[in-house]
Amino acid sequence: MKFDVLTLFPEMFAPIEQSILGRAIENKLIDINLVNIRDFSENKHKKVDDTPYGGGAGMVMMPDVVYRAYQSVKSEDAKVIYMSPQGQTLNQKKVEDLSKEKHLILLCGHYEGIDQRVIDKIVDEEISIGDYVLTGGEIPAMVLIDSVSRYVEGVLNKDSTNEESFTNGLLEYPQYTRPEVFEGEKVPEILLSGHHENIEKWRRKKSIEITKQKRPDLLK
Ligand code: 4H4
Repeated sequence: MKFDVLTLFPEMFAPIEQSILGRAIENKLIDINLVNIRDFSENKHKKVDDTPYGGGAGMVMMPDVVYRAYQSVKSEDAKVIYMSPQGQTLNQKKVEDLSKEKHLILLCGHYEGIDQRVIDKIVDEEISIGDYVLTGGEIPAMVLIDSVSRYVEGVLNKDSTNEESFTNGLLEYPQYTRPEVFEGEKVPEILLSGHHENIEKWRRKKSIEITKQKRPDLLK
């Protein structure tokens, strides 16, 4: 999977290389290329935004600068995603669908957004990480890269993703590890029984219980 990120703040993406994605990048399972939109300004002051036509507060990113940054990385099989509060909210299904793509170009907006003409010209879909407005699209882009990369073949073993929350439409069962007793609290006996069928049944029951309690909407 190739990610090209069009951003004004490439330095914000440094932490990604530290995470488990660092290993996936080393193993060439994913490739994250950061494109600084400012490098494509032809203005001597590297101008990338201007005041909105029709007046109003804030600044809007200029279409020609964004377009040149896009042209520097575009490819036949690229899907262009604009991180925007106006987009479809990212969920597990969308994450798994996107993980099957070969090349994603992520456009990170700023200020009051981006000139509509370049959005109309290059964007295939808008994706939001939630109904709130952030200062920039970089954190949403990192959320998308992290969640999608987990489903890229070979990044995580199948067992890690098969049983986690949302994969089977339920929230994940509670997890326990050593020590067996923590502050007087014992690990549920069934998990020490070694009886795998009963453990699976207990885990399924707990998943349904937790989902009913925390996210009944998932059961509809
Ligand atoms: C983009 C603000 C577009 C407003 C932005 C608009 C999110 C989010 C986000 C900085 C940028 C904001 N991106 N999920 N939530 N004019 N991005 O807040 O479309 O309203 O993804 S606009």
